[in-house]
Amino acid sequence: MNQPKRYTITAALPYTNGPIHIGHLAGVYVPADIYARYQRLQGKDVAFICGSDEHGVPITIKAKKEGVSPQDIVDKYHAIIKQSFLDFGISFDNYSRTTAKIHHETASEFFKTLYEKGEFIEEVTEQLYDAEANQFLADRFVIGTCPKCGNEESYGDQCENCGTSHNATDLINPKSAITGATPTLKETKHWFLPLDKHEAFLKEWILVGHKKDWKPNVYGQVKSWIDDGLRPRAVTRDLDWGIPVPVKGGEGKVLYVWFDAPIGYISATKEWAEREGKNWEPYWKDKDTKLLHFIGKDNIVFHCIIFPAMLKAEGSYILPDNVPANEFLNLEGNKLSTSKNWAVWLHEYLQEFPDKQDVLRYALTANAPETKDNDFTWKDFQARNNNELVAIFGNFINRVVVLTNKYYNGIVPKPSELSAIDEETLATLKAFPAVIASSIERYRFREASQELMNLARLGNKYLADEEPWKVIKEDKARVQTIMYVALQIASALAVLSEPFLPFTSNKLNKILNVSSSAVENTWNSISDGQELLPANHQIGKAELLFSKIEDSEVQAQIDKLEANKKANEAASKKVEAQKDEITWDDFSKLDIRVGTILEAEKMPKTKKLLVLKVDTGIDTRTIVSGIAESFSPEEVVGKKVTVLVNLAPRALRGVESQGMILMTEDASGNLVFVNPDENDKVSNGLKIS
Ligand code: B3M
Ligand code: ZN
Repeated sequence: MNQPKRYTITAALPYTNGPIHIGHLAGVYVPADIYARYQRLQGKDVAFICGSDEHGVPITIKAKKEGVSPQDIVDKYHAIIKQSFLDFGISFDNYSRTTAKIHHETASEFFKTLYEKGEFIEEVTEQLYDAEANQFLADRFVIGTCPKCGNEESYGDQCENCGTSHNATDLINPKSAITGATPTLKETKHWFLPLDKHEAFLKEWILVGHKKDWKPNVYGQVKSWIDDGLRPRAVTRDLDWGIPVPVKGGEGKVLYVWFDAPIGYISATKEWAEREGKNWEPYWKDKDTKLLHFIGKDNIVFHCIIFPAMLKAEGSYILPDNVPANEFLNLEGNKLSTSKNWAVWLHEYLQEFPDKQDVLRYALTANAPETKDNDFTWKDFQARNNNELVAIFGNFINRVVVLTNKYYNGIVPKPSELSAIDEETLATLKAFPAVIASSIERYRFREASQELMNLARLGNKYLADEEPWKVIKEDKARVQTIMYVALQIASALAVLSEPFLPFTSNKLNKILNVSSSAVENTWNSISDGQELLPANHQIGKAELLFSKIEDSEVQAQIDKLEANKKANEAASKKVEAQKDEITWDDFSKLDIRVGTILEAEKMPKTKKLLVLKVDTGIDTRTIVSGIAESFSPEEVVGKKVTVLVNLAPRALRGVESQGMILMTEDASGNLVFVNPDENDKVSNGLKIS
């Protein structure tokens, strides 16, 4: 096959309704980044494109919940997500966002083109409507039973259990996610993309044309979709957050988020090209461009059927050459879940392992969910670091650099005659670039990462067999050759690790005193057997590339997950039923005041009780409170509290308690004060009513 020179590589646009976690990184962004970096090292013209997906119902739901605007939500998460990508070395050429003006224009134009070409069906249909909320219920505003797998919590547009994408009206027993009401049907007009019309083309293009080169998981899903029969899909919604439908009759309606989001790849390319003074069009319209979409498996239908149908209908675009979708990553045996906080958030990971971006990249690649769902465990993470990165890669580099400094003041020695083992080692080295490249080009990143580690193994074994530290005593010339060969391997590692471990590669280049621009195009010169580090080249001092991760560090992570889980279980505990109604008079009998705890001490021989002196504004009185398991006496002194002051006194362990401090429990069952704002204006004695 002819190798194209231009690559448009897209990575799924993350929804900006939360930060991103290791599942996103493993499934989409690390493989895409490895691929993009690799193609750049091949001297290819690469546009690596991504951005935030800022429309859609989940964002409006989140905004409603938090009492802020959707724009506030997307601004917040766009910034967090963008930073996470930067921190992990995901080398996008452009990271845009779908609220950008250029995107609104591009998506609008795209819609208009299809509209004018008569590529849509316009239809008045009955859609689910929440009369209480006065709103049509699209997509995630509806929850009900999936007609395919029976999952009772399927969303209107897609079932997260079986991955099926459907229309909200297909759900059995639909409920409004806003009010919980059972929706009614109400007429509304929408535009539909008749997927059935594109069926023949899709069959030919994918089922025939890509049977061999698409991943079996992707091909299989697409085939089952097509075999089920394609139907028209609505591409507009009755919503007020999104891109306005730009044609007559579209007032008050917006483009379906899955219509505008993939166009985001195009807008982001335009934005980048404008910035770089390039022409964007060849990246999307030239037949010599290879277009690739890196995504997770839940996005397959949108990238393999719907978006290609849109591109085809528009007429001037190329189609993806491949859609290397991954399966899902689990975490410690459970499904990753944002709502249950069962996740490793990237921004939190970095706080705890600030210089270990590459370690996570490596652990996720070595264990990537390429052909089936896979599990991330902290133990595996630790093992990948300690047994591979530290013990093999780092150890080899450290030995080479330390010995070169020790024997030759860091100057690459001149080799003498090569032994058979040297020849063989160099020949093996020469084969690595092609082996790793072939794995990457077939989207087998796990395999590729293991080959990279094998190269470090080769170096380690070579040193262990040749034992320069022993030979130095009797044959100095021989050691020059050994170190020369070892340095060539070290240098090859700096180049070949770049796509996988960009931070490490960079550091290693500094240690070897090689400019990183020299790395470009060296990939293939390794295969040609070119000398990478010539004799007399001065290298730098040794520096550790990786450091050991202790048991206690991973245990802390596991504990944190468990604690999150407990907190969640507590939070999802059923809310107690409401007590019997009381009258206004009943309520007015309660005298609740603001107070301050002045003194506190433990009640002797009890676990739970603190004896408090509380300034109630009326007086200073003694209150015995059962909070000693949650608070130490020192912690509560000075606290503003809410006190029920006219509760009949009662004796606890011989101490008379004259009132009650109001408390509640947090999600994990810890006590918390129901306290007025810690504010000087709220003075003691004020009544709470
Ligand atoms: N935002 C879905 C997701 O994050 C979606 C991808 C869009 S790619 C055009 O799963
Ligand atoms: Zn389902």
